[in-house]
This record gives sequence, C-alpha cells and structure tokens, in this order.
Amino acid sequence: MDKKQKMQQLRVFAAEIRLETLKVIASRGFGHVGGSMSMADAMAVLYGEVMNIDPKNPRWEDRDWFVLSKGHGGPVMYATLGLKGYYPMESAYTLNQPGTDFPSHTDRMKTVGVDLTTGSLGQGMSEAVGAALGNKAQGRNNHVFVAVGDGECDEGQIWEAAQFAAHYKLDNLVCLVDDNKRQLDGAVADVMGHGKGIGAKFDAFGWNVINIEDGNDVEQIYDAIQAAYQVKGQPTCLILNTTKGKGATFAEPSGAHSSQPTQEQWDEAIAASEAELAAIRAQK
Ligand SMILES: Cc1ncc(C[n+]2csc(CCOP(=O)(O)OP(=O)(O)O)c2C)c(N)n1
Repeated sequence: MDKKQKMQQLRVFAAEIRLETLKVIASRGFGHVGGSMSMADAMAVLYGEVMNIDPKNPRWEDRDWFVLSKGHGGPVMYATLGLKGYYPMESAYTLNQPGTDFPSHTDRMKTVGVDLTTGSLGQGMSEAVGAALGNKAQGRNNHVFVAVGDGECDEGQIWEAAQFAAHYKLDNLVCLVDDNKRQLDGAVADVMGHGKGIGAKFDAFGWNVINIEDGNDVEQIYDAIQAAYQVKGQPTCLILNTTKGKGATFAEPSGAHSSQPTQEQWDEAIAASEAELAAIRAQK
C-alpha cells in the first residue's frame, strides 16, 4: 500500500473513531466530548498505523504503549480499542454506568487494552516516563506514547516528568500535546497561560519538539512521528494544534469541555458524523 492509500485509510479510521466516540458518550447522555473529539486523528494514526500492538494479546511485552494522561478523554480510547477489536464495540456503550468496564477516565484494571490508569491530571505523564525507562532498561525496542492536554500542562508534575525523561535520554518516549487551547474553565491563555508556549518549555527541558500545524490532519501527525523516530538521545514532544470538540455539531462551535446535549442534538450530531464518514469513505 502506498502512502496516499495509507493516509486515506487513516482518515476513514479517524472518522469511525469520531462516530463511535459520540455513540459511547451518547450511551450515558453526557461526558467529555470536547477533549475526546480533538484526539481522534492522533488515535487513528497511533492505533491505525504507527503502534506495534496485538489486540488478541493486549499485554504483549514488546508492544508499544499508549498512556492517555488526559484520562477524561476515555471515550476516544474506548472507541479506538473497540474498533481495533480489543472487545465488542457495543460493550463500551455502558460508559460510566454501575459495574461497567468503561469508566469515564481510563483504568488499566477495568478496560482491556488500557496500559496505565489515569485521570488525575499530570500523573499519566509520570507513569509514561516510568514505562519508557522500564522498557529501555529491559532492552526492548518499543515506544511509549503519552497524550497530555494543554490545560494539563499547568500541572507541575508534567515538568518534573519532562526533566526526568530528558535527563535519562528517553528517546523511546513521544509526548503528544493536545493543544486545543481550552481547558475546563475556558481558554488556557486566560486560566493559566504558558509564557513562551508549551513547545518552548519542552525545548527548555531538553526535548526534541515538533510543531504540528494542523493536529487534526492524519498525514501531518504521521510524518511528525516518523521524524521523531529519527531522533536519538532525546524524547520528542509533538505539539498538535487541534480543535476542541472537532466534528461534534453541538460542541465544536463553543469548544465546550463537557456536554449534556438534548436527544435531538445527539441525533443531529450522530447523523452529521455518519455523513462525514460516508463522505470520507467515498474519497479516493
Ligand atoms: C489533578 C486534577 N485536577 C483537576 C482535574 C479536573 N479536570 C479534568 S479535565 C480538566 C481540564 C483539562 O484541560 P486540558 O488538559 O486542556 O484537557 P482537554 O481540553 O484536552 O480536554 C480538569 C481541570 C483533574 N482531572 N485532575
């Protein structure tokens, strides 16, 4: 398969992830739509092309790892893993209900395919750094990917982990910053700005930094990860310039953090997402 075909396949996968993410959250009626939808394209690239994984053997020792440090984005992870065949997709339509294996925030003890438990912002980054160090120490050639939010980067723990990762030259670690410009209380710039920018901070901490102009474009994400693989002796940080709520008719215009739309709004959003998927599938 040539690269053009691969990218088309990833665009379809991203649209499938968006649709399933909406359905997963719709099953509960409310949830973190914004920060789930902004991640769909990155998830498509990671799970559709980049990561070495085996859905039939989720704890395979040489697998690549993924840590959703912004654990409130659980639904996009459940959609991705379901579409990859880790479990029947329908089982995730029990989001955050009593007894479910699909809590609102990702939990490795509950959901097949989730590598590490997250939800308390900042902690997943430290867990990912530990996983990268451990895998390297055991001589594996795998990679650890970690996704953090731009609001999450307000947490001091992110920067302790970043310093550690650079010091130990963890070039098997790739951090994706979902730079959707918004957090729970509003714009990141208003709540707690990042001075010269998140990329400049990672650079100051000794990381290789790649800025992705359109973080909702699968090809740009794919190319950046290939470039990251060439860099030795440093971890890489990808700054994904994304749109919060991307593709959700009721959430994208406002960039809402969490949403509780009416049934009519859910129906409209799911129909629009289905139409988007059909249109992308029809592209050559
Ligand atoms: C330690 C901690 N403090 C507060 C929260 C509550 N919380 C959940 S999501 C969120 C905002 C995160 O913003 P961002 O990282 O930008 O996420 P995104 O916009 O990508 O959804 C907050 C404050 C939390 N989960 N953990």
